[in-house]
Amino acid sequence: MSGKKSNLQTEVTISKSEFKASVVKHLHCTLGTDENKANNHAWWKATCAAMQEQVLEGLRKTQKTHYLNDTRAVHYFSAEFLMGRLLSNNLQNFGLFDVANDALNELGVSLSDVLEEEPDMALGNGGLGRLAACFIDSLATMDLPAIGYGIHYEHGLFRQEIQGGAQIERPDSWRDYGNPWEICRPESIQEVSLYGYVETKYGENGRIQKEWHPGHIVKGVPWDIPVVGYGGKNVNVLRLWQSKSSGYFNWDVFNAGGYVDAQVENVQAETISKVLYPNDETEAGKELRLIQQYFFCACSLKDIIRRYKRAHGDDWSRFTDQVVIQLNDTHPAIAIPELMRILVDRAELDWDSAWAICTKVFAYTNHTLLPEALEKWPARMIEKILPRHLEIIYEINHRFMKEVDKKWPGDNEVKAKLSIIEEGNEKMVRMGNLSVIGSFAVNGVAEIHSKLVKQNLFPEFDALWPGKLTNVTNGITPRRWLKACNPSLSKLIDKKVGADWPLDLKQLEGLAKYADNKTFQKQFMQVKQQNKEVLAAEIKRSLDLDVDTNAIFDVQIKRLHEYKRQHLALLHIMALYRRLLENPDYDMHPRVFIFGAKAAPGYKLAKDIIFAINKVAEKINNDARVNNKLKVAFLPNYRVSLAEKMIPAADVSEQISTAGKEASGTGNMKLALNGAITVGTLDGANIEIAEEVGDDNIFIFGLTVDEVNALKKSGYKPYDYYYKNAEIKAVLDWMETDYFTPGKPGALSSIKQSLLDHGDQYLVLADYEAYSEAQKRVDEAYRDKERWARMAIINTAKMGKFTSDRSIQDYVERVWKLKSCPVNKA
Ligand code: OAK
Repeated sequence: MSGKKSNLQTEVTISKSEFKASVVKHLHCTLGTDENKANNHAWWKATCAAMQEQVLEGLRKTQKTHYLNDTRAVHYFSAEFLMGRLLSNNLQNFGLFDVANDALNELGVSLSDVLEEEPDMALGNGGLGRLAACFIDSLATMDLPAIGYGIHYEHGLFRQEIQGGAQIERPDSWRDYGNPWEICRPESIQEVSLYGYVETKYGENGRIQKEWHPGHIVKGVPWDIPVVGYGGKNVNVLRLWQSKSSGYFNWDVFNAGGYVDAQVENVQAETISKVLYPNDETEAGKELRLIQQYFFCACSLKDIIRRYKRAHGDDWSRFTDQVVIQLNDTHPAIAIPELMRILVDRAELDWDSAWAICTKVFAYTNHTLLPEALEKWPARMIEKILPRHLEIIYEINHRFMKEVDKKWPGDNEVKAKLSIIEEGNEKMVRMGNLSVIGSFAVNGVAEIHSKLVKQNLFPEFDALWPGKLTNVTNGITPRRWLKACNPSLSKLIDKKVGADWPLDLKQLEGLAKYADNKTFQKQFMQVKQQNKEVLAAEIKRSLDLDVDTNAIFDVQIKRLHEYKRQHLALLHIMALYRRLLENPDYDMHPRVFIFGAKAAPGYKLAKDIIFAINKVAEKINNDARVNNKLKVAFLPNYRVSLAEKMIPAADVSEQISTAGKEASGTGNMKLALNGAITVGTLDGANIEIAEEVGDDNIFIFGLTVDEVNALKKSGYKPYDYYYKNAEIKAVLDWMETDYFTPGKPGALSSIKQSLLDHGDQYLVLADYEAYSEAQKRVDEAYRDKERWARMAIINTAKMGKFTSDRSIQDYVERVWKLKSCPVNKA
């Protein structure tokens, strides 16, 4: 079958020669250099500038259309947006990739080299931040009026170096040499108040009025990043706030004494947006973090209200028709009392009217059940930074407790559980409870996760407000995660099912009928082979390690966390090594285990696991006895742009979290979409992936959520597994020797201790045998080339459900009630 053309109508039609002229013009006029002097960085900037001309035209038209239609819009509040690189994405979405490639070629420049110049925009830690990036891509693609609101961090997630096997954190300076995509909007600067005290006043009508006298005011400067929808017609905005000093200092407050302590004096406004907290799924509890959260919420709400008032003046009656705000986890939950403050103290609405507005505006997504990630702030900290907000939180809680009492009269236990305030030595404000109470919808991110949110995290809320808690299974944008990152596979798919799948991923289903077709199998696996060669070259460049591309490329890429169980994979790698040493003829297909992971800088055991992987890798990779069968590659500085190189080359996708711990996972979807077969537990979206691909096309192993609970209840004893299973014992004992760390016995023993003496919270040893057995099934399946090809094709074919367009459509229909608004031609 010949290649089919896409039905996609792109807005932009710019010829190769026009594009070329534009790049050269920007080289001269924007960068002040010329074709002879320019290095790749200058070419990158000039190409971005040429692209940005198109982008900004699209943005202008989109904003005009939304303004003229006075559209309802979703405002996606997120402390993290893990965008990655934008040039390749924008070229793809405008349908200009080939044009740019040819244009640069004629200028003697390689587009792929130029693309490598772009620093990742790493303003996020992991899943939650990348999901936000996929969602704004889908929103723009689906012509939905939407704005992303977040923080313009000066430093994104740290750059990871590996030295002597250990992780070293280096600052990420993504905009040191300028960011060609962002536009500063000084006309929309906002001011944000902090600290100070609250004055109670009595109005003429006897109404109590509160006035917050802030101790500090900081400026929020908005930077807009255009978000180009696929097809290039609709261009939305990601608005990120940078903090600046306002020069304001309240001497009255200071002189009154007591309200402004020494620390406040030292607050440097600019530090607020200085750096992204690198903790993934652990609550930092730091004052600056709360200030960051409030800062971006306050700026964003003011921005939304300014825009609303431009159309509706002081009439609040239409606010909830126009505005919906999605809270990406609890990080922006402080927006709830902030909106109440604006409505009650500023707009002088009565409490009930204000609350009615608030609870029609906010919706909240929960992204984790891990207790250490559930945000709680000391009431005293909130009182100091946001004194009026604490009063409002108490008032919300007081009224809510009355509602609880109506439902469960006199039940103090249920009240204590549902209260926003956790009593104890130190009063804490539970942001999860505040979010549920202040929102009209609450969702988890995969079926099982949402079920657990209902059953375990918020069961009483579910009883109180049936239907409020719901599920929206996550998704990923197929534009970045297949079309752009895997062009060879994309072209092959185009030939079979046409070129419209990036907008309608269910069309991939059309590949299933070729799953047994020998020619297609060959083509599909040839693409995989080429991608493996590209990754092998990257491994060589990065680690100076040679890997055999006929080996199984077994990939585990995600944040390093005990619940994700990279150490389970490590134990198995050590066991394979041991089997090979004991029996050089041990029958296994060659395998390369490939890791990418950053650990939170303060998470000791996670860093120890990275160290252990690297030390084991070093030993294995230098052991000629096993090298034809086994290699381990830990690629440093895992990030979006590296994921784009690893995912197309993966044969196996490791998704091995303890059942009940991974809310959804999205890497699992990206890898399966690119034809990798999952080795996974029945956790998060793995369950839904298994439903889509069928049991024959996935390797499921390990304890289920119910089994995990039962085992824990019966008293889990990891030592039992250590003594029962000789391999587990041998491998754990091996860690205590100096075999992997010559001269330093015990350098890896913290892992053994965590698994034995500290109780193995994540049941690594309990799942070990099942995991090892599942890996044998993988080995066996891979040796049957046709079977494997079939499985890989089916995986790609059945990933339609996991496009983020479907997730967004679910939100639109079930939560946001939003209408698409295609951009007018003119
Ligand atoms: C990060 C900080 C606090 C709370 C949650 C997170 C987070 O990244 N959670 C992850 O969210 C992803 C997107 O929903 C999920 O796919 C991951 O399973 C979840 O761990």
